[in-house]
Amino acid sequence: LVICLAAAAAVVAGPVAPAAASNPIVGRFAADPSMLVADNRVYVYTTDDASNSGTYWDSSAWRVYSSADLTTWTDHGAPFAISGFRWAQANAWAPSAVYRNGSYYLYLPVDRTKIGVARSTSPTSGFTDPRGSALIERGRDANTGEEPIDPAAFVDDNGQGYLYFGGARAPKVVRLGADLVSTSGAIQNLTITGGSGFAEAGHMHKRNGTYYYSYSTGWPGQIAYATATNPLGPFTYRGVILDPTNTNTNHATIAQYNGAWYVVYHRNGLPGGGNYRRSLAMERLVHNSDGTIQKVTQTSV
Ligand code: FUB
Repeated sequence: LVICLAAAAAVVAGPVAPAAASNPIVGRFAADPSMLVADNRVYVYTTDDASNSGTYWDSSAWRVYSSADLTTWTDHGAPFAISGFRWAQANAWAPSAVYRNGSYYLYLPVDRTKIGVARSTSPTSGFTDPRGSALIERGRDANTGEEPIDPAAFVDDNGQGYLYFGGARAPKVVRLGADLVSTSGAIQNLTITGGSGFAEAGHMHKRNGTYYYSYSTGWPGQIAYATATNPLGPFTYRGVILDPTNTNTNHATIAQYNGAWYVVYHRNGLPGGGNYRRSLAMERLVHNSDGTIQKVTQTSV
């Protein structure tokens, strides 16, 4: 990994980026990462795979890690307990984190049918449910799709928030309200033209005015990406960021830190690991001068 990073650094303009740890980046089972850069640190929010049965994705907790140098990671424990949602039962899956105006927001899918939101002034603790009800709920809301999971929150430069979500091959997006704990308007289908199609694990990043929507294509799946000039789409397929890993799911998060771009994803990389006991890997991500993204080489050390 260190060698690959050195090569990538040569083509990335800007401040010298920190080196990254070898993979896996943390020694505890973790999956479905969501990266957030705040206070000169990288936070990675995860499904805590150490809390599941090992025979299904029945995790009962989320967990957050952070690092300033991408080498030494601090385990902050669970930022929020599923019991903090009075209306939720089980399956603490893929979290998504954003920061705006002094507050941190976690978007948390539960029960395979609902997405809740929790808010705090700290990135690692003190999160509470400001609503007392789900933000998105199948059966209550129109057009949630069969599986409203895998939220990916995104706050645009003008402060407008969006929540991308969806599994079971149905990508969705809805505008967030000004408070980021409500929705505004109808849930829309996200249009992606070309490629082999969306499966789950959507993620949004923006670079030079272009909206990049990345997603898993199947089980196992690649992480593909599509671009648009509007956060609501329509999106056009552009290519593959990551090939399937050695687990039957793929889930990635992309962010910029100290002038360089990184992707964090999950794979089977720790002893005793597998499809339900995943671990975190991190690689440099390189955008070409035409805005396309170079496919990432997965490193296991
Ligand atoms: O961790 C449970 C599920 O596995 C996630 O919701 C999917 O993205 C897949 O990674």
